[in-house]
Amino acid sequence: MQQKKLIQSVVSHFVLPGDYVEHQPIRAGLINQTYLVILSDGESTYKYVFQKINTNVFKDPYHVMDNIIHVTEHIKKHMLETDGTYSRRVLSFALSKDGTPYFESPEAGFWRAYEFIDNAFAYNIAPSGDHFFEAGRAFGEFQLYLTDYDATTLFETIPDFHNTVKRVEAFREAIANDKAGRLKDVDAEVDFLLSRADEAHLIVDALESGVIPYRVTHNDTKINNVLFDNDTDKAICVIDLDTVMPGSSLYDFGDAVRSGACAAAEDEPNLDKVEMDIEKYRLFTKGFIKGTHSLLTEKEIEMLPIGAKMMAYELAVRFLTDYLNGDVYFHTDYSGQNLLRTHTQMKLVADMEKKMDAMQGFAKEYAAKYAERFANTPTFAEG
Ligand code: GN1
Ligand code: MG
Repeated sequence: MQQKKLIQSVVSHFVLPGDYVEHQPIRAGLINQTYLVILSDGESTYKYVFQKINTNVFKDPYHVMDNIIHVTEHIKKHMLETDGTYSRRVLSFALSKDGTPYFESPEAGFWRAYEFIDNAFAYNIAPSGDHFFEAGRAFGEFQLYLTDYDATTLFETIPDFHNTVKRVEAFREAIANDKAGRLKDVDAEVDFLLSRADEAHLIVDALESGVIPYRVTHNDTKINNVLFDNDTDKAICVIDLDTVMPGSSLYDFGDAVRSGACAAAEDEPNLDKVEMDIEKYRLFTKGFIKGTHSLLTEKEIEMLPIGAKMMAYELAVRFLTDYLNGDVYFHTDYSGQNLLRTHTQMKLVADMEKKMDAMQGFAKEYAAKYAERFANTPTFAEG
């Protein structure tokens, strides 16, 4: 079906304040397809984001939407209690004419729609340390809002998503199968990643043994998954909630650091440009710990920098696995893109190994500062 007809038909299945006028694709994320749709009721115009869920990745999209609706309602409740409003700070989903928060058909696939948050921007690269501080605060608050949400009631939308040990197993399998015939070109990359395979246990073991707690986490805290207000430059809303499920605070901290403390694109070919900016790291750490209102345990604080390194490592493993499998998971625009992505993440791993001491120092410093600050404040009150 022609794209315009398809989107028009999908839009017609939702309960919305107006009719389809036009749409444009939004280039966001490597998994789902996203469109901005303009509607009109004859007097006013309205903007909605429509997303086609990639059901190869999210095999049970019904449960994905269940999770998202429950979690966004929970966050709205807390925002109403503390601030009296949640406007522009949490996603609001439209219902289909059948009353479900999605529409699906064999021809169109699986779709959802939410209100577009106007006058806000998602950056692929954090323009400044202050923006990254703000991102940290927003991702930290996201965990705070969900501390009293029972993690065991959430569906695991992608099983073992951040189980780095299983990611390494899948990598070894991809090496053994060499499906795309690319193994011969990636000796050095394979050596680099396998030489660190033992570390893949660190977070998995800490969670399983109860050394650090399972929490409700976002699990995909790439810097472009937080919206900034264009006027104030404050982080206002955390988006892309498909992977909200039980996890570790280290994942959310780590994925944001590996994506946001680096001023280069994920597929930057010039590795001289790829490094973890320690000042950005410092500001993010400050924001994240502040945002959580000192919720994190001493052990989590101690392990935050390991989270950052592990998320870069895990993603390098995932990108190279996909490269070896013939680019079947992540969206690619050109051949070799997954290999370039592997390189940037490897460079970040190596760089963080050098900066580990400084990274640990900041986490402890801000944990101490905010522990004092939030010692006597009720959990959700702003300090
Ligand atoms: C994917 O769709 P997007 O871009 O938000 C991926 C993340 C990776 C990221 C790397 C469900 O996220 O895990 O970190 O690409 N999401 C999924 O850019 O696999
Ligand atoms: Mg995503």
